[in-house]
Amino acid sequence: MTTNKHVLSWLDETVALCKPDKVVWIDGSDAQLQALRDEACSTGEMHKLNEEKLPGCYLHRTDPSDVARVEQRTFICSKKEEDAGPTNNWMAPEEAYAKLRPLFDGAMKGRTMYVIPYCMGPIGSPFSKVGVEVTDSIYVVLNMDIMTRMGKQALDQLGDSNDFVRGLHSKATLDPDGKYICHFPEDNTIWSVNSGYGGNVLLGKKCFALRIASYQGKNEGWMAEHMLILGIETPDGDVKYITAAFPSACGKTNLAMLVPPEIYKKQGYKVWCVGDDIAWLRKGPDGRLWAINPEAGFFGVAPGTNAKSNPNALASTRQGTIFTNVVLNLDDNTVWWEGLDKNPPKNALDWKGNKWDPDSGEKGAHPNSRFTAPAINCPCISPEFNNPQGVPVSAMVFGGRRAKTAPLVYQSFDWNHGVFVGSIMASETTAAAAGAVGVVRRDPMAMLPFCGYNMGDYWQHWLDMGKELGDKAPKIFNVNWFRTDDEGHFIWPGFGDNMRVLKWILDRCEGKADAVETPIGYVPKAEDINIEGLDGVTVDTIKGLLEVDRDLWKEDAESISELYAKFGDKLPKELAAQLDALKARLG
Ligand code: GTP
Ligand code: SPV
Ligand code: MN
Repeated sequence: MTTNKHVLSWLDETVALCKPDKVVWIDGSDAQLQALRDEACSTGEMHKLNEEKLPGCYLHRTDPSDVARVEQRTFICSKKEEDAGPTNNWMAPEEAYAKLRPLFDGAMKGRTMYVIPYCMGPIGSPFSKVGVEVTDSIYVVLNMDIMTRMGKQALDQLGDSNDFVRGLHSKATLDPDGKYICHFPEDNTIWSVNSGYGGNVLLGKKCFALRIASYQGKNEGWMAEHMLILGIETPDGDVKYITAAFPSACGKTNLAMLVPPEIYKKQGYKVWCVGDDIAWLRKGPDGRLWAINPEAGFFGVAPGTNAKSNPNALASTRQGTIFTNVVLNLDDNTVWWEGLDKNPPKNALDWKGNKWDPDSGEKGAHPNSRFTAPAINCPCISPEFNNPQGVPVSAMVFGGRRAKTAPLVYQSFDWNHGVFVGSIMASETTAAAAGAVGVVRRDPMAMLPFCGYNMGDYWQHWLDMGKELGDKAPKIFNVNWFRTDDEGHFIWPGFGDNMRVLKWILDRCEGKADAVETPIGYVPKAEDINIEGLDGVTVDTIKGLLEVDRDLWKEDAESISELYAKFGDKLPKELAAQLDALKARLG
């Protein structure tokens, strides 16, 4: 399928190592993909769902030990340890190759090796980059088909160039102790072995589009961020774009395709989704920051997705979608998950494939069960989704799950303070990664598990980008939809009503809204958050949500000091000064 000698010689090496029975190039044709779906169904790897109700949809169950990203087994293998930095696991490249080579050796005997050329970003876009993933998993092939622009078009885009990311993946034996996701930023290479789950194996996503791409972005003067991209169309037809970085399972997909509340809809406001997880950002010819979504689909969290919370995501999953680790309704061969509706199927199999009783108290779907849906299915997909130039960014938003401390929204004083605000993000952990759930940890820019180099250098890169953009830089904000009351209930209604906060953000960008200066940044005047049509939310509720508790922030400042101390002289002086200034303002 190609004469690119760099691709061919790398492929020769991988074939010699993995020893597959057969090598199949994925050209992206419908006929080839359908044959693979049929084959996966015949072996039980996938299950075909009700063609009338869910046309072209399939269910897949992973190994029960393999249901989320595994951060402890994810490594940045730069030559120098300090280039991986204190927040990444590091292994020397020779050591990593030596450790993983025996795991790949002969791992594809009796199996087929699929070669998937793919493009991250619209074909022909100056932002876009090509990867080739080699895998022994049909599930990976079919997911990559939804998540990327793949097949022949990607090879055409690559031409004779050597500039592609080499991704090698094998399920091998799924041995949890032999599971490794290793990144070699200096070699443009990713090796992933012994997993079959999402972010561990769809190598275009977190591995390339964030870990490798963040490193490339630092060297080439652009940014790869764990950010959604949305457009807000105002009644006069103007569209303003916002990007937002929240940690995994903290609301990016939901915000990216929100349905505005009635009060905004009737005025003519619309929200357009450009992306729900990853943004690649560059300074454009006009000096502003422009963003593309490098992906072509959504790998979204299923639980909690319903016709009320996120109708656009639900609609996206009604055809051509792969569901992973959800409930199978045996009566009508459809799928279900917690939070879809109040009618769990009585005759059903749980995510492990066992008979499931909804009254048992056991969850039917895994908390990190997911759908892989084509972005073009989304009713509010932006007309600019395929625009090779991307969209201009007016505001960047950080946010996490904080039961207390962080207010509903605040604005940074300026770009450098905004970088500080991003760097001090913290959030409760979720089921998107293996390990404890609900523990607050610092997750700078929502990139803790995804930054492919030293986070201190990454912060410096953010500061440098701000200098480069000057007064055309987007304004930076922080939000928190997850403040709880004394009973642990969320105070803010969230979801579509988050539009009310986005509206204040846009008004601030246009100099149309007032603010109150606090030690941590500018917060809205409570009256300026529109609560019309909200049940049980008063101006006093908003006042409470916007409160900045100095004692809690003083504790936070101590924990920020601990984080910063890990970076030694890699901590940008500007951020150290920002922390001192925060402490001084807190008194
Ligand atoms: P990844 O795909 O892991 O990166 O996650 P994400 O950031 O896209 O998160 P997603 O939008 O899928 O939301 C994760 C969970 O948070 C779901 O269970 C949602 O129901 C819940 N959630 C999202 N937005 C809100 C909100 O505004 N308020 C509340 N209370 N919950 C929310
Ligand atoms: C995340 O965990 O942030 C995800 C899912 O978007 S995964 O692709 O598994 O990384
Ligand atoms: Mn994500």
